[in-house]
Amino acid sequence: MKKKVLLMGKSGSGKTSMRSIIFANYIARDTRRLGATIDVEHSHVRFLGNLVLNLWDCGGQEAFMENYFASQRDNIFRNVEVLIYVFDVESRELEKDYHYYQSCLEAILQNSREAKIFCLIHKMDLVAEDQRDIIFKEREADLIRLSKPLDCTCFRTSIWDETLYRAWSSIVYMLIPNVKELETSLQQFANIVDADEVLLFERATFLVISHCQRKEHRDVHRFEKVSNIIKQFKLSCSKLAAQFQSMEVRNALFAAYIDMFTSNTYVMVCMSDPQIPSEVTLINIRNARKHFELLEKVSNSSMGR
Ligand SMILES: Nc1nc2c(ncn2[C@@H]2O[C@H](COP(=O)(O)OP(=O)(O)OP(=O)(O)O)[C@@H](O)[C@H]2O)c(=O)[nH]1
Ligand SMILES: [Mg+2]
Repeated sequence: MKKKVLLMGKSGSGKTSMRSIIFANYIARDTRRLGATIDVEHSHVRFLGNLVLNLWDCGGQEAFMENYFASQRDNIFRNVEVLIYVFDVESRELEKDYHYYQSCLEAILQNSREAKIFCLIHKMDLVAEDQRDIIFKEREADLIRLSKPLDCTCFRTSIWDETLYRAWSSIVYMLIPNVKELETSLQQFANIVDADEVLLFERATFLVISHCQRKEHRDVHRFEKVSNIIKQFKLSCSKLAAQFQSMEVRNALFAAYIDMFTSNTYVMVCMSDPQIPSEVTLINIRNARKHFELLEKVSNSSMGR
């Protein structure tokens, strides 16, 4: 099942940077070397078995943009399932940015009425910390108003912290067809092993695709932090030609296990009961594999239809 994803926004807003970090193993620093994208760069990302994201990274220089809206209009805006529009928060040309965004929505409205729309207010690291909330709320309100009659979901992002993972996890989450079933199974699994929390990560990107929480946790950014940290660690492993397989982190208060799970996922299980030895949890994880592998297969074959 192929889903066409348009990545748009003005030149230099950070589209190719985020795509390279999430899908091509770049680290943030490397993106400084990226050149401007010429016309449209296509890439296919295989995601959870049969789900393939067909990314159209559309170079944002004005000459290209004008072209998308005129001679390439049908080609670009037909059969779009997701539009991700990236705004540089530091842009000095807000009006113009909004104007292009609206032209884009108009074309979507004509050609792909059902597309899901996401706006990323990007490069938030450049805004003083105490201003971020205020500016984001302002921009979000503007964009929701400008998007009518379509709905848009806004995220604040930066390649320099975990917010990028949060945004892309949420976007991908909305594209996975059997996400509810996955969640129900994860809930059952968490109950059986008596975990505080269980997370499921997509294997290649390490984006969180499902989770079940049974105990409160004060850090609302923990998923993205873990994604970010483990992905960096995985990259370090691969530089040594070693494949990351599993890890166990433990202190007096908790134990966390990260392990390869199905062909497309890693799992993380957090436990706080000191009475339960590691071996038991590891066996439980191993035993759950078959069930989740089956779930994935079933959803893959139904997606393939
Ligand atoms: N400070 C900061 N810089 C960023 C961020 N994301 C990207 N950049 C920088 O912005 C510059 C331009 O990024 P690109 O990804 O090439 O921009 P683009 O949107 O693909 O531009 P076009 O291909 O011309 O449309 C690069 O030097 C990146 O390092 C961010 O979150 N914060
Ligand atoms: Mg680019």
